[in-house]
Amino acid sequence: MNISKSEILFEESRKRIPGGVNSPVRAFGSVGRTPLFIDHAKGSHITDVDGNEFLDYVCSWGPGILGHAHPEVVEAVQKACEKGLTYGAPTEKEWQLAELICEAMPSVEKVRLVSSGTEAVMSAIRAARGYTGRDKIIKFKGNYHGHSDGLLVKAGSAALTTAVPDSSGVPVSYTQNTLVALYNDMNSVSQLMEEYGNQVAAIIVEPVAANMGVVLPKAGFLEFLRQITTKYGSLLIFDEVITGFRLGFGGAQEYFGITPDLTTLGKIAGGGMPMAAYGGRGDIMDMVSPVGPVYQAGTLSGNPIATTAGIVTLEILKKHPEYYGEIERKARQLARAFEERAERSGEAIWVNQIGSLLSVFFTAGPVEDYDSATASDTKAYAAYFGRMLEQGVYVAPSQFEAMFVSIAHTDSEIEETCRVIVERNERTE
Ligand code: KE4
Repeated sequence: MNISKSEILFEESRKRIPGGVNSPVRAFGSVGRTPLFIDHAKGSHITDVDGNEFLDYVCSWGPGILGHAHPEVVEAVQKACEKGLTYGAPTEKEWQLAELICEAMPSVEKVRLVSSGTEAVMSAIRAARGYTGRDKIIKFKGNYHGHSDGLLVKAGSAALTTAVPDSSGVPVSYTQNTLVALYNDMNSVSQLMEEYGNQVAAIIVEPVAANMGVVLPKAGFLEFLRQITTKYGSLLIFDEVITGFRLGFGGAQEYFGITPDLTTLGKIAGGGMPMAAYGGRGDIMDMVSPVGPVYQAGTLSGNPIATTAGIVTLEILKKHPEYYGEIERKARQLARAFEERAERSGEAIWVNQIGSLLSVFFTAGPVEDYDSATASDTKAYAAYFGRMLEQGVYVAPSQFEAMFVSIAHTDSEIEETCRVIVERNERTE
C-alpha cells in the first residue's frame, strides 16, 4: 500500500519536532491516526498534502469564523506586509484594534495586545495579583487557559486526552496558589472562598467551557461567580479566548449579561494571526507597565500584520451581526443530526451546543462538568472521528474539544455533514 505524504512528513518531522507537531492535540494521539499535514485551506475547506479535501469544523480551534483565507483579510494582510512586518514601535493599527475591542466589550476600558492566549491569561492573572496584592487564584477543573505554569493544574484540552492531569516540569511551588473548583458547582467555589476568599486575587473561568468539550454554564453560575468575587474583593476574569467574538460580537459577557473585571481574548480577535489580548477595568489595567508596577512585554505584541488581520476580521463581524444567527442556526442543525443519530442507532450520545459552538459526547449525559465529560467513551469518539474523516469531514481529533461553524459553511455543506453524522458506518456498530 503506498504511503501518504502526511505519513512521510510525520515520520520526518518527529525527528526534529516533539511528536512531529507544534501543539499536542494536532498529533491525533487520542484518535490513533497519523495527523494530516495540511497544504492549504479556503472557505470551509481544508486540503492535506495528499490533495484530500475536507469540510473543516476545527477552524484552527476557533479563529476561522469567517472561513479560511477570507479575501478581504488576505488582501489587507498582503498590503500590510509591503510596509514591513514588524517595527517594535507603536502603530495606529494597535490603537484601532484596541478601540474595536473596547467598543465590542464595554467592560474592557483598556487592553494590552499580546501574541497568544497563554500570554494573555498569564498577564491578566499577574495584573489581578498586582492590583489586589493577593496571590491565590481559583480556576475550574476541565477549564484550559493556556500552558503557563500556574494554570497546568487539572487543565482541560490536550492535557485531558493525554491523561496527564498535571504537567511535569512545573514546580509544586508554582501551583500552590492555584485552587481548583468544579465547573457549575457553586458549593465548591463557596467552600474555597469561605476558606481563602481574602487571599484570592481572581477567579478565572471559561464562561462557556470548550476545553472539556463544550459545557454550558448552568443558570445562575456566572452570576454567582460575579457576586462571590465582588463579595470577597476578588476579581472575575472571563477567559474569552474562544467565546470572544464567537458567541456574538460582544462575546459571552454580552451573551450572558455579566460584567467581568478582566477579559482575555485570542483566536478570532487576531483573525487567525498570532494576536491575543487582555483587558478590563482601567484602574486594573493601569497597573500594567509602563504605567504601573506589573511588568509585561512582548517583541511582536500588536504586530502590524496581526493587527491588520484582527481589525479586518472584527470590522467584517461588526458590519454583519446577522452572521451570528446564521452560524448558530447551522450549529443547531448539526446538534439535531447527532440527536437523530442517537435515536436511530441507540448510541449513548449527548450534545452541547451554544451559538456556533458544539460538542458531541459519547455518553448518555447530561454533560455538565468535568466528571460527566470525562465519562465519555473516547474509543467511540475515535471511531466517529475516523468515519467522519473517511467521509470528508474534519472534526476535532479529540473528544475534549469543540466543533466550530464558520460563515463559509454553506447550507448544502451542513446538510451533507448532517447526512454523514446520521448515517454512521455499520462497521463502527
Ligand atoms: P493559545 O496560547 O493556544 O493561543 O491560547 C490558550 C487558550 C486560552 N484560553 C482558552 C479558553 C483556550 O481555549 C486556549 C487554547 N485553546 C486550544 C484549543 N482547545 C488551542 C489549541 C491547541 O492547544 O493547539
